[in-house]
Amino acid sequence: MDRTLIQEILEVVEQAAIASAKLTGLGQKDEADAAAVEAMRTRMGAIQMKGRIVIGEGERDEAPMLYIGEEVGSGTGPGVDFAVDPCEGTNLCANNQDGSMAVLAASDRGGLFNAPDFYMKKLAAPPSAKGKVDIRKSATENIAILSQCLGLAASELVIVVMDRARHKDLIAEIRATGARVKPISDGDVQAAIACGFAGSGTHCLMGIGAAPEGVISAAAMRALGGHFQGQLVYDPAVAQTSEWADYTVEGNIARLNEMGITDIDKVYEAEELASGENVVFAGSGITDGLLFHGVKFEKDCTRTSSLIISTLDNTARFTNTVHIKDGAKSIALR
Ligand code: VTB
Repeated sequence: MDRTLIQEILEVVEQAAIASAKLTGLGQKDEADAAAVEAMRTRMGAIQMKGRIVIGEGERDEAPMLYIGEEVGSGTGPGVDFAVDPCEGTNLCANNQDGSMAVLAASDRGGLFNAPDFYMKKLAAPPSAKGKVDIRKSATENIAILSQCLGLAASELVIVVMDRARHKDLIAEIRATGARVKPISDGDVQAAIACGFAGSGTHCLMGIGAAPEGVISAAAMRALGGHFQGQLVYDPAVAQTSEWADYTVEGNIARLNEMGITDIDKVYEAEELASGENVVFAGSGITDGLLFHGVKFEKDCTRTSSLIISTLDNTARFTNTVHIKDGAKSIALR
């Protein structure tokens, strides 16, 4: 991978965000996702690379585009692996609520963990707390450590947790420390990455979300020097999801073993989930969010706001792009 890829990848997420933004608020989550997928895949096709999807829309037989193993790009050039989520927070997008974005992580071949379609317990925290907080510790202990690392009282900390039945005890424990909970209905990728930036108003992400997206969060946090750890969840009683209504612990462990995962309780560090020599993260807002604005349509242009973090040049770039429409007469800058 080289630096020229940074601009290309930015355009990939911008195009995906624009495509699904046209469907925000229409209550059509599948259509919004499909529009983002198609736009992302089309723009990726124009990049000179031997690209490969390692985390995408699903297995080949269930997803027509951006399925796991699909080759993307021109077919010549550097080998690049991608973990993509073209419309992260599809419900948020469908309901026109804050926090949905088009997002991906890229790395050299073999540089991203092929996460199974499981749940993952996650812990994200700012760079100053990296390696000090630990997913094996209790929420109470981690909040005390965060407090010390950030120089903030517990009551000044904001801990993001997905609003799910499985987090009832976790939320009660956090509140008992005096820290403030910010429940979110969806979109834990953006919440995790927001912990990497002072001033985002978010200090920590705790709780269980999807494992594939955990790899994307890990890539961003690795590039930023932030803290991210993940641990697979295989017990349906812990995940408490209707999706796993017919699943058992034994069955899930067997599925993990079949995928070659035998150390089922392993705690994965950001550097293991995104281990490539270089990693690039890119996200572009579909709706407004903690890190950037959503897509804004205007008469003569479309505006996108994005973030691209790269170890290729050690940058985190917040970009606003004005996409000028054909035949535009004037572009108002503000
Ligand atoms: C989603 C989504 C998150 O995890 O909720 C999902 O909003 C899985 O959780 O951003 P549920 O099955 O309980 O909804 C994420 O996709 C990513 O981790």
